[in-house]
Amino acid sequence: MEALLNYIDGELIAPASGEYLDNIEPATGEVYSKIPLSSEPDLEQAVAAAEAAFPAWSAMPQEQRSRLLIKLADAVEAASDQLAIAEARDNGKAVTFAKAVDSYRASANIRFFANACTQFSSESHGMGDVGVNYTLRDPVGIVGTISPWNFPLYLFTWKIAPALAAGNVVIAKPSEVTPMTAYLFSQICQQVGLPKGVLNILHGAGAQIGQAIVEHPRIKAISFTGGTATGKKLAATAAPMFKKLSLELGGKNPTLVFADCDFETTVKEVARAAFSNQGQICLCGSRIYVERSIYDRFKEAFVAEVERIKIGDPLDESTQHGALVSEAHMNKVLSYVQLALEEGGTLLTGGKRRILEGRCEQGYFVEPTVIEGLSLQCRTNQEEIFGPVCTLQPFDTDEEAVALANGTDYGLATSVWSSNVQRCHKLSKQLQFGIVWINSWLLRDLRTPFGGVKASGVGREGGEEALRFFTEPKNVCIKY
Ligand code: TXE
Repeated sequence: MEALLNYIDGELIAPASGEYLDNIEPATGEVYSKIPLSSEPDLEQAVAAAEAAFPAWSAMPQEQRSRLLIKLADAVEAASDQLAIAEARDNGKAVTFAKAVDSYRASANIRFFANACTQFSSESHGMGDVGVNYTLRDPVGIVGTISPWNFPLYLFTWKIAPALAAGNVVIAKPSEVTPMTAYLFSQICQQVGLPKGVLNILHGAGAQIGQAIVEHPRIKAISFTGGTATGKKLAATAAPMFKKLSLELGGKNPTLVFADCDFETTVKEVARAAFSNQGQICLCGSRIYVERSIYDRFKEAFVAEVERIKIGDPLDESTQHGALVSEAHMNKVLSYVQLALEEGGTLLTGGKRRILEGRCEQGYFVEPTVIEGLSLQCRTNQEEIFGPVCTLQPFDTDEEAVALANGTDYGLATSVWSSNVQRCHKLSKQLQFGIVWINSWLLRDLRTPFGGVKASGVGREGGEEALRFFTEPKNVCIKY
């Protein structure tokens, strides 16, 4: 059975512990590879390699660094089909989705920041006849990136690309639930000749190697995407050490559907927003609020749309809805369906594990599930389920829609479906979220600030926000 390796100082090496975790294919429930269980000695080796690489990498002319990263982006693009298949196998997501979204974005992230860093400039502040200030932006040094399982290579590259482009050296930890594409990526880094030690990839358990990365005194900044509970723990460790922290956490995102929306398009897009990637996207719209005058019509069309979603083997090109990422996660999602019923909800469709035939008969498949009849305050509507489960609820006025939307601890993303331009602008101002989509969902421009408010995180990534995070500003003040 294939044993994955860490990537340290340009070499692929086994963990110091000699121990491994099982890597399970979610569509079959079978162990298909071994994940290095990294620990402190591996981290010390990676920190030493990164420290040795930093002077040359940070001093490299920007254009040269950019060219190397573009070469890396090209190599990832050339391997995109292979990476998508690996992602589908490792995560359970549909391969067609992995090709269009995961693989595409992995190379796009690297290409974007390879170019963006050549355009990044800093401010100067004139003081009339007295003097002038200018801001230097230097790389932070060694930075740690910790990424989750829902978009394994997509979110892995979303962090390391700006960090490297800005001249930092990186110690990256992919999720132990989905390590495969980060491992394949380390082989691509070797092929394109990324200088040794510039990027180091350590696999293993979050509480062990993840925690060790956050605690390490010579790692100066941490960029994390994952669960809100983990984010809290991370902040408690890193804050007293005065580390820079960027936390992209969970969401419980509302979708607001008004009677004057483009009905057919809205039904399709709201279903896509709820169930893409089996509902395992921090941006998924899982609380759907519909203006009462169209509630029944919308409900009928929406449920019909959801029932058309094709569940199947992730490796089958016609599959739209694959497996959930793990057995534990499937059980968590199913327990929320049970809770919703206990809380008084009515199941409109789905709600069960789906048993497939053939190679996937032991897989972790859950039907797209729609529930109505629940209040805002119940746990089903307050807690992040992170699976194919959404709720429907009617509203009467714009004010009520905003109150419902803002009524959880989370504040990542929302979408508004209406043809009334004035309402869309007004609501955008009142909605307490980092991202507001109008008549769209997951329409992304990599230059825009990405992140949430409230329990959805601290800081923003994307575009110049990421380059600012991964650099340290220094003001130079000159008196004339
Ligand atoms: O995430 P974790 P899990 C949400 C979603 C999901 C829940 C738990 O609700 O059900 O989080 O998922 C590493 N120090 N999201 O348990 O644990 C871990 O190894 C340092 C939302 O899989 O947060 C992995 O690399 N690192 C989300 C990463 O943190 C630690 C995406 C994320 O894992 C650590 C995924 C520690 N003490 C889940 N403990 C989103 N926002 O997109 C764990 N890790």
